[in-house]
Formats: sequence, structure tokens, C-alpha cells
Amino acid sequence: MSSQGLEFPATSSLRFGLRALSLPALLDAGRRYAGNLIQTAGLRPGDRVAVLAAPAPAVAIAFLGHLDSGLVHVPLNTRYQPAEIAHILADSGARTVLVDSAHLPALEEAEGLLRNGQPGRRVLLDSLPSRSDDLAFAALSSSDLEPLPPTDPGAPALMLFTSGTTGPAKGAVFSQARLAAGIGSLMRLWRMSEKDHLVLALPLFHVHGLCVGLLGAFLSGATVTLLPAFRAPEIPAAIASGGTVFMGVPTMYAFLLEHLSNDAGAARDLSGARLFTAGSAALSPDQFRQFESLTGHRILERYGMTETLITLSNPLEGERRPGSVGLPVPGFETRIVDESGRDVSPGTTGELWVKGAGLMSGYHQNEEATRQSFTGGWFRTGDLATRDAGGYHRILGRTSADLIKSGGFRIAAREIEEALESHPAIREVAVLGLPDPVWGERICAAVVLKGSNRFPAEVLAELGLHCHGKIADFKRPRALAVFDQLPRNALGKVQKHRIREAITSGLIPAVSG
Ligand code: MLC
Ligand code: AMP
Repeated sequence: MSSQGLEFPATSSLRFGLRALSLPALLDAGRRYAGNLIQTAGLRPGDRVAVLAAPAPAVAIAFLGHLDSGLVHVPLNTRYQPAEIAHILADSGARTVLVDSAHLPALEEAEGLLRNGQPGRRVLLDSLPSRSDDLAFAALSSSDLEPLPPTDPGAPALMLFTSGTTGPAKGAVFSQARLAAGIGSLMRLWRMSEKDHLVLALPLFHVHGLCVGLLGAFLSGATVTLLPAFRAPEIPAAIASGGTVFMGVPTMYAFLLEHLSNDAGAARDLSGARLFTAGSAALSPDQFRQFESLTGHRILERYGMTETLITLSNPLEGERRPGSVGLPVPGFETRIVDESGRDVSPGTTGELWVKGAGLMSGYHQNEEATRQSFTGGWFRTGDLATRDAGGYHRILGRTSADLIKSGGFRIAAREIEEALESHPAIREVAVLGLPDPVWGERICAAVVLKGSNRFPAEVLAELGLHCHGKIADFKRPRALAVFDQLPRNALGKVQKHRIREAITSGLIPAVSG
């Protein structure tokens, strides 16, 4: 692709089960797929194509094809329910969806919810056509085509939807040039090369799996073993068969640690790897130390965000500090500021702001939200951080309790509150994250009930059923605390920090489910 855009060394390959595809073969299939799709469906550069499919080579082929043809790749979380899918289709304006058979029913339900009522064009990955205009991925990616015109490296290439504290999920837009700057720099920092072999068990719809993992490996000429899902026992086995790098969210490391402590052979299987990285949520110093004592590897923790790519990282060589996310990735700068936007002194907590060529250009068709997120070119992360005199950063939480990170997924409390409010037993509800050693945060609903004679555990189970089909399962409350009334400030705003204090101090018990 172009010089300011993405350049892929030909050495990469993708392994998936028994299949192995070289990068040139992936690129060739991607070009055919995208070129034929453009012709058949009458698409133009800049048109969005949504992808709703489990990790598979076709997802990588489609991503490369979209990048190569100027179509905008819009990956959808495969755990989403129809209403969540419908919102992203409507907001992104994607009229074409690449979908696998496992997710076709959810897509069909989502299409039924779209206000314009018009089903878009579907590209089916592995099922037979059920509508006359359905297209088959296999046919598109194998037919001949005319050469594609060159793409503009500054044009939108990727749109990643993410939740904020207010309003529905928004699409963060990246051009090839921004991806090349942000991810290229990180790969150089980590010395990723054609000698590397990434074991990738992350979903391919978020920055971590899609950009840092898949794209990063392709930019570096590395081999990728793509796993269809994360299962802890498969990681040591994949590393033993040649893997050199593993990237995970802390919840994956929690499951991996459990497996390693029960199977000494598994720890030995990790000895051939050169790099384990963690991010998307805080890796606890305990996890860092346990992993080091079981495997001898010091996990390299880094920090990022959907809107910014990866902006801070512990060094590859030099000190990897437990509990710290390290130093700015080359090409990025950070500031830590107080409430009036003034820089704080080293060691003082403030909001982390980041700047650099890898930041998103903005939220899709949402100038207001884009304007509010940036100040003078600095993206306001909403994360609380400190920086020591040596430049190492620590993330200490968020400025707002309304965003939760659980299992590495970013979740807006408001979306869950809206889903729960319609339950007949609920008078008032506030949702927050409680600390959890495996999931980072566990979703807790603090409620005022309409009747007084209900068992909390029974209400929690009912709320779980009530959420089913409305919101993705990872957003379902796993704990419930019953209040007589929710604490509010003088303006009537619910004070989530007081709810958290009441629960963590034991004053108000929380039942788990
Ligand atoms: C699931 N369970 C939970 C839970 N989620 N319990 C408490 N809290 C939660 N949040 C329960 C389920 O009900 C189930 O129980 C059991 O745990 C297993 O759930 P699962 O969903 O089947 O687990 P699994 O599929 O193994 O998923 C775990 C995971 C997944 C870690 C693989 O969460 C994941 O892929 N996370 C990665 C997210 C990610 O890529 N984030 C990157 C964002 S980008 P039962 O009883 O039903 O068995 C970003 C930028 C950056 O952040 O910096 O990288
Ligand atoms: P997302 O929008 O899913 O990309 O989530 C981004 C958020 O994940 C950040 O704003 C942080 O709150 C959190 N995050 C990412 N990496 C780390 C990390 N290493 N330590 C703590 N929090 C992290």
C-alpha cells in the first residue's frame, strides 16, 4: 500500500488450525474480495463495510482487502445483541456486512430493528445464500478482477465503535497513515520482526487484537497463529510449537496463571517465547510477580485506548515495572493535568492527556463529541494517572465511575442502567464496577426495589434474564446491592463513589451471581 500508509513485508503468514496462508496469498485474496465487492455491490472508496464474524482467516483477508481498496472496515463485537448491532450499522452507515453463519441470526434481527427497514447487502462467509442478493465470500475472494485504483493513506480506513459516559457508542475513525504511525512505532519499540511468531487469542474487533496484534504482526513481517477463542491450556501449546510473542488482557493472564499453577509442564512450554505483553486493563503487580516466578518472564505492560492506539509502554530493554505502564511510545506525548487543564508536578495525580500521529481523527459524524474529547490537539483520556520523575506512568482509575472495564471490555454503566430500568422490581438503579481479581471490575447494580420482601439473589437472577437479548452478556450485572435510597448530591446526581464505599466497607452487602 502507499508509502505514507501501511507497508507489509512479504514474510508474514497466518496459521489457523491446519491452514497456513502467506501474506501475499492473504493480500491477493483480499484484493479480489474487495474489488469484486466494490463492483458487484456498487460500493465506492469511503463506504463502510461491517464485519460480524468470529476470528478466522477470512476476517484478516477482509481487513487487508478493505485497507487496500479504500473501503472502511467496521468490526462488530461478536458478543453483541441485535439492538447493539443495529445501532452500529445505523451510525456507521454500513450497508454491507460480512457475516459468518454463527452471527447471521443476530444480524437478521438487527436488520429488522433498523429504522429505514432496508436490509443491506450481506457477504456470507460460510453459509448458503438465503436472499437473492446475498454474496459469497469464497466466490468474491477467488474471482479475477481489474486492478484497484490506489488508496489515499489519509482517508478513513478503520472505524472502531466504543462506549462513552454519555450517548450511544461512537465510531473512532483511523486512516492508514494514523495506523502506520501508531502501530508501526509500537512494533519498532518491541522489536517485532519476521523472526517473531505471535500467538493471537484476542478478539479481532478491538484495537488490541486487530491493530496491535494482527496488523502489528503483518507490519513487522511476523507469523501469526490465530486461535478461534481464548482457552488458557491452548496458549502454552501454541507457544511450544513456535510462538515467540503473546499479547493478552489481564483476565487472560488470570486464567493462564491458574492453568500454569496446576500444570508445571505448561510453564516449561512458555520458555521459548521472547515477549509477553499485557494491556486493555490494569495488570496487578501480584499477577506480574506470579507470572515471573512461574515462567521467568517479566510481562511488558502497556496502556492504550480505542481512540488513541497504544500510547504508553514499559521498555523492551530496561526496567519493566509492575503496576506501571511505562513511558510514552515514540511519536506520542503525554500530559497529566489538573481540573483546569494545568500540568501537575511529578507524582501528583491528574487526568492523562495524550497527543501523537496515531490518534483517531475523530468520532464518525459526531463533531460535538470529537470537539469535547480534544483540547488543543490533546486527547483527554478520562484516566487518572501519575508520572514519576523518571517518566514512568501509573494508571490509577478513571475520572468517572460511569465507564467500567471488565475482562478488557469497555462498558458504559448507562447502557446497563437503561436495560435494567424497565424491570418491574426496580425503582432506581445505578451501575458501577467493583474490584475483581480476575475480571478487573465486576459489574454491580445498586438498586432501590419497589417491594421490600424480595431476596436479592433472586432479583439478581431475574435481572440477568431481563438483560438477555438486550445487552451483550459481558455487560450483565454479576452483583446486586439493595439500598433504601441511592446517595445523591445537592443537585440530585447519584454519588457512585459513596455507593462503592458502602459496598466495599460492608455497610451494604452485595450478593454475587
Ligand atoms: C464472563 N463472565 C464473567 C464476566 N464475563 N463473570 C464476571 N464478570 C465478567 N465480566 C463469566 C461468564 O458468565 C461465564 O460463566 C464465565 O465467566 C466465562 O465467560 P466467557 O465470556 O465465556 O469467558 P471467555 O469467553 O473465556 O472470555 C474471557 C475473555 C474475554 C478474557 C477471553 O473477556 C475477552 O476476549 N476479553 C478481551 C477483550 C478485549 O480484547 N479488549 C481489548 C479492548 S482494546 P459461566 O458460569 O457462564 O461459565 C483496549 C485498548 C488497549 O482496551 O489498551 O488494548
Ligand atoms: P478501550 O476503549 O476498550 O480501548 O479501553 C481503554 C481503557 O482501558 C483506557 O482508557 C484505560 O482505562 C484502560 N486501560 C488500557 N490499558 C490499561 C492498562 N495497562 N492499565 C490500566 N488501564 C488500562
